Amino acid sequence: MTDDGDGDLEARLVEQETFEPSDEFVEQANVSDESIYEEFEEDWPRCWTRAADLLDWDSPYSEVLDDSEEPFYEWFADGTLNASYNCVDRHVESGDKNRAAIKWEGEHGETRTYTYQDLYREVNEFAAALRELGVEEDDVVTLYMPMVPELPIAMLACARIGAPHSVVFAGFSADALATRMNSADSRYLITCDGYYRRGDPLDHLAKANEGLAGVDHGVDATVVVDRLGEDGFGHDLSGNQHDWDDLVADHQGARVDPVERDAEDMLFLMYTSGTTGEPKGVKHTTGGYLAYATWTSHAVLDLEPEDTYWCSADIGWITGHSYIVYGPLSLGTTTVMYEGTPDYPERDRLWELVEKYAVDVFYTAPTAIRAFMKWGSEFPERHDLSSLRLLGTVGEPINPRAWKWYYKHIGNEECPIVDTWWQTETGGMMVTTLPGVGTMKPGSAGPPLPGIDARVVDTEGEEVGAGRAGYLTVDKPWPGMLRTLYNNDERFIGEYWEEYSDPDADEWVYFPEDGAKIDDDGYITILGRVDDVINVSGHRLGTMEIESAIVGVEGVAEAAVVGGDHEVKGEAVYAYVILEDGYDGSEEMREAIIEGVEDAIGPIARPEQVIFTPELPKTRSGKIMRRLLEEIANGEELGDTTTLRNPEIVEDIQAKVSD
Ligand code: 6R9
Repeated sequence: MTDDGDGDLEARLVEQETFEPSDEFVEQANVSDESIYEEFEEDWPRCWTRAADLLDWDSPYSEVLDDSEEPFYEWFADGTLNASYNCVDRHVESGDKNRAAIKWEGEHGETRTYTYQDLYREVNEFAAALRELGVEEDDVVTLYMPMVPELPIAMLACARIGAPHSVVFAGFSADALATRMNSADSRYLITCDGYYRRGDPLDHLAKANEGLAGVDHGVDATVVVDRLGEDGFGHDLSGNQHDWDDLVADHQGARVDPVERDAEDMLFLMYTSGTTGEPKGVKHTTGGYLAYATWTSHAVLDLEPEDTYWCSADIGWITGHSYIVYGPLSLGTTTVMYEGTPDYPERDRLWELVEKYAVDVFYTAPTAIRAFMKWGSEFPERHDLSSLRLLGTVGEPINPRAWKWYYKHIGNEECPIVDTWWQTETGGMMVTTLPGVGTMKPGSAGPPLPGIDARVVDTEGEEVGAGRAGYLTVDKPWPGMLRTLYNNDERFIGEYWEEYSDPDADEWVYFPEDGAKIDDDGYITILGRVDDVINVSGHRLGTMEIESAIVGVEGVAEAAVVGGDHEVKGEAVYAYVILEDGYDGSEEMREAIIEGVEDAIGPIARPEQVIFTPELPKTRSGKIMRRLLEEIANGEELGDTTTLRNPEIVEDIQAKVSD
């Protein structure tokens, strides 16, 4: 058994339950006075002008919130603005044209830097090209692209001419592309010939073409970025398919006036998965969304124009929309984009980039942090990470051990960490500490942000006491919220509002479908999606809570817990566990895990089975596919595995469970 030193955080850190930002951080923070919570509460909803004031409006709004048709709220409704103007032009006009807007790094180490002036030129030229192709205001343009600079350029070009974009994650299948284009009635596609993954070129256009074949209506034009050059797959562009460079060359020097959009006009659609198979088209608007992404980038990510900021998400997800593109660019910050994976060519790639670009603020996901832990602290130790000022996480609960590893090995115990809870639907961060204000508690995201009225309630909607598990709800609207599900107001109400609202009493409560608990200080710990709650002998257990306990056991890298059917208890806990390098799935290890769970939660949560596996079945976005693990636990026939990143692992795990 080896111990490379990262498994055993010093006793001091293991025991420490709260952390404070340093004086040095607080002094420079954008928000450092806790009175902001009260100010927002007392002045609600007018407090949200603070967010709107971070933007340049073409014509001012007269009313902050129109709630006359709940839950179809409108924000800043009679104001007009353009998102591309706010993310590009205004920085050029204010004298920052030579500041880097985007620093892009390809997997092979190629680099491209776009100043705000460069971005202005590219966005204008591509906007002119889109117009020539026939794209009109309010036409939905689908972008099916990997992490290349043309993706944010295309998004901003769409925004410039008032055409909502619908970005489909490049790792999604052809079917997924077709479903989304059909659902949005989208007649334009921007895509790419291919991209690199772990050194090899991938044929993306073949997948895009297959998707196009599944589109029911006519497609008017496709634009293809030539990413692979000589490594390309030799596709001929046919008929209405255009090469990006040729198109742009035809529009050199073109200027397109940013279209004045109503605040409530759609900025983009983002499809996300729901409980049913049909993806939900989440609609975000120009004024409220942009104000909210900008405000949270300012207040939570603490971004300043001088910063170099890196969010390692993919722009194909909401995190990339809000916190690679719209928030940071609206603030005039330098945003880093990386094409590849964290372990190519070596496991120190991300830290190499942090050093190379002297990144000030870094935002990533707990799943990545757990992988870093598994690989060991020697990789970050190879690099000078002292430029970092603030760290963030998003996407799933982070267990205290991973939090502390991140704090020590990446932040050198000097950077605050913001654990930000939010969703595709919320547009931006909702529950997190403000890094210059709040005490941090590893494992707990923090209090709701100022102006956000989040609560933890029981099935009746009554607030539960401190420490008790309940459901997260949001009682007041906020500017970044989704406005509806595209072309489906009914499903919008059914999915998010029906559970806790009382329309007769005019009470509308948003239900994000997450379980949570709250402590005496009002800090919210997210327990995971409520569809992931296990009911063992009438006791509700958060799978995330059990996982956190398991991951707290020395030698465990990652765990996924699901409920399997049980004759007596109703459900029993099945724990799928990945061990760190150097540990094996011995009987002792199994016992240590069971003990860890019993110690952290109680014997009720004791795993029925502990299944050791080298990998967990994950979706392309890195989320563990629990449904599949439940089916395996129950010995059921497996549903769809086509959206998995690693379908080959499924049989392997099945064999172990039926053993
Ligand atoms: C931004 C994003 C949303 C779901 C959400 C919740 C989980 C996100 C979290 C978190 C615990 C956090 N989630 N952030 N859980 N702590 N800091 O991830 O959007 O892909 O729509 O996922 O992710 O369960 O409901 P999305």
